[in-house]
Amino acid sequence: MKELLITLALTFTFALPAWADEPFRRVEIKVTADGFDPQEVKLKKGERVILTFTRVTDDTCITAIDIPAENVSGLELPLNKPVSVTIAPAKAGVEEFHCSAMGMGGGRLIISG
Ligand SMILES: [Cu+2]
Repeated sequence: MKELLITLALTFTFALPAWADEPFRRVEIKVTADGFDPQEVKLKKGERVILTFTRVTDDTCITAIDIPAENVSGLELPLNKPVSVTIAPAKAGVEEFHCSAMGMGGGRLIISG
């Protein structure tokens, strides 16, 4: 049993750097009175990314968002509360994100191949 635990411990230790190398990026996007900041985010195809949206103003209609190409719809953004969504764009190209109500904001995920 003790040997098993040591083996597990070693496996775990050596596994850690591999995890750290995996692409898993965090991108912060604020929703301000001027819209999304940043409005454009550059990603790579297949890259796993955590998008964290924080709405910091009430002076906008962007209180919920859609990212249609990622099947994100009606994601509510409470004031000053970070809301995260994990995506891994499957194709190169441009994916848009915008307010759920009117399709405004003109956010763009620019995905390179
Ligand atoms: Cu709107």
